[in-house]
Parts: sequence; C-alpha cells; structure tokens
Amino acid sequence: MSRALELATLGRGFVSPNPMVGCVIVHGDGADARIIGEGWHQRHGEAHAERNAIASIKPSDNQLIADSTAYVTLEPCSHFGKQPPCADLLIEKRVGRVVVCNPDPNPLVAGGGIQKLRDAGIRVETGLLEAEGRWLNRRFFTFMEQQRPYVILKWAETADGFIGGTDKQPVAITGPVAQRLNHRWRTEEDAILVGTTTALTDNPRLNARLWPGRNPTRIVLDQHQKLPASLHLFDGTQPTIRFTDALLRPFTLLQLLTELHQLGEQSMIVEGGAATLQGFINADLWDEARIFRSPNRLGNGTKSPEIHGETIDRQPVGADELRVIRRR
Ligand code: AOF
Ligand code: ZN
Repeated sequence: MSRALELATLGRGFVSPNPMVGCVIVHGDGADARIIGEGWHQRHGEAHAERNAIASIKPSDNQLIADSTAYVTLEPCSHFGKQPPCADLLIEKRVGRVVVCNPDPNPLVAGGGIQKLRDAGIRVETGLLEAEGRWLNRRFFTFMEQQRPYVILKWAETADGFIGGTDKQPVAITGPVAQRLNHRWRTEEDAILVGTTTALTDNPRLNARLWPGRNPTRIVLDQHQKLPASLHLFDGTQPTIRFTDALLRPFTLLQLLTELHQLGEQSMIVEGGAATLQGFINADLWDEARIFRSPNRLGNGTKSPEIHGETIDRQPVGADELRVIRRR
C-alpha cells in the first residue's frame, strides 16, 4: 500500500479534481510475494489506477491474477464516469483479494465499489495506511465530505509577531526563497482569497510569476463595494471572482465556501489580511496554516492572527522559518 500511495503521487497536478490513486498487484505472500503489476491514475479523464495496473501485467503472469491481491489507495469505483467501473474490471479479471486504503466519499461510489466486489465473492479489506491516504487526498476528501474547498491559511509574521506595519503601506516580511515557495503553492491550489483591506493596501496580483504552473482563481472580498477597477486584481489576466457582500461573519464565510464548492473550487489559499484570516480561524473554517516567521522585528503594527492546532512541520526557508499547522 505504501508503494501504491507513492505511485498515486505521480498524478499530482494532472488528475484534479479527481483524487490521486495508485494500485499495486501482488502475487503470493511472505518471502515469495512479487509485484506483478502496478499503475496509477495519470491524467484527468483517462484510465483509473486499477486499469493501468492490470494492463501492466505481463501476459505470462496473467494466470497468477486469481492468486493475487490488488492494493488500491481508493475504493474501486462502481459508476460509469469518464471511465467504466474499476470494480467490474477487478471482478472480470478474477482478482483474488482487494485491499483498500480509503473508501471513496464520492456519492456516486460511497461503498458501492466494495459492495460489488464482495457480492462477487472477492475478499475486501479496508483501512490500510488510512491516515496517509487521507492526507494525500485531503483536498478531495474535504471537498466531498464537507462540501467546501480545503482551506489553507498563509501569512508571514515578524519575530515580534506582526503581520504588517502601522500605516497602510505594504511591508516585505519574508525573503526571496519564501516568496518563491509561496508562488509555487499558488500553482498547487484552485483558488486564492484576500480581504478588502489587503486588496486595497497591498494591491496584490495573486499570480504565480515566480514559479511555472497555472494561476489560481482570485477571490476578492469587496465589502461595501469599495475596490477600484484599477487594482491589479481586476486586470483580467486570470479568473477573478469578486464577492461584494461577503461580510466577515461565520455564517457568511460558510456561505462563501458553499458557493465556491458549487463552482468546483477544491482548495483555496487565504493570503490575508489579519482580519480575514482571523475570520476563518474563528469560524473554524480552515484546515491547514502555513506561517513564515522572519528574523526581523517591526516594533509595532498589525498583530498576526491567533491560531491553535497541531504543528506538523517546521523548517528553515532561506532566512525565515516555516511552520505548518493542522486543525485538530
Ligand atoms: C478509482 N480509481 O484511479 C480513481 C477513482 O470521471 P471518472 O470516470 O474518471 O471518475 C472520477 C471519480 O472516480 C472520482 O471522483 C473518484 O470518485 C473516482 N476516482 N476511482 O476506482 C481511480 N481516480
Ligand atoms: Zn475507477
């Protein structure tokens, strides 16, 4: 399963909004176990992991399938989408046993694949490396289960805990390496959001000009419709959605995320400012926070948001330190 998860990651950036899925077919067990086929979901709309794994089996190994176990990172699908059902394929090929990492929360599958396999007399086990699988496809699971995008909060703070200065001038807090990493992150998510004050004060572009890849959809909260059309955000270079009456109350933030779910946005980075970030934190509508801390001090200014969660990563990025927090 660990190998299947590794294969799944090869689809990163090519399969969205589908999940990343890997499959390994193993004949025999113990010291005699041998991988006879493996595959992964490579591109949205194309073959699923199971089909690619079956197709990779050498003709001389075909008679071993009945004595083999298929390790799949996601429950084999049971529906006709862009691809025919993987459960049917595994039944037709008479795979001996199936081990699943995560059940598929897609309402079109949702246990139906496992049921189909069991009805055909195939032994199915679930939950192997479940936490690793859920982390790998955290955007997909959040989108399907909570009907909202996966929310990543991102900000940079000084050593003395400020996110910005006292006047309405933007201040550079992190160094060039952190900035580049931030642009890379922008290519990895569907959408990026800023509040009204940040849009006005920083006049950000919210594109990924320091990293190759696609630009996210810009989401701008325009309270009281005070943002001028002259802002970079409205330069027409990238899809941009302006929410004019999304006030920073929990009820409306949830509404906003529900709206984005309907638009198919599976993940979103929130890049500030302090009030917008704190709004998402207070409403408990966040999943992950990525916080840069620079060695510099500002003395005074806007305090950085207050957040509590599980620290899952801490590493130097140039002269800055990156801390990644997960909601408990
Ligand atoms: C699997 N194996 O490798 C993947 C699955 O439109 P389709 O036909 O590509 O179906 C997409 C849905 O199928 C996706 O939302 C998810 O529920 C499941 N993905 N299932 O058995 C795979 N990628
Ligand atoms: Zn499938």
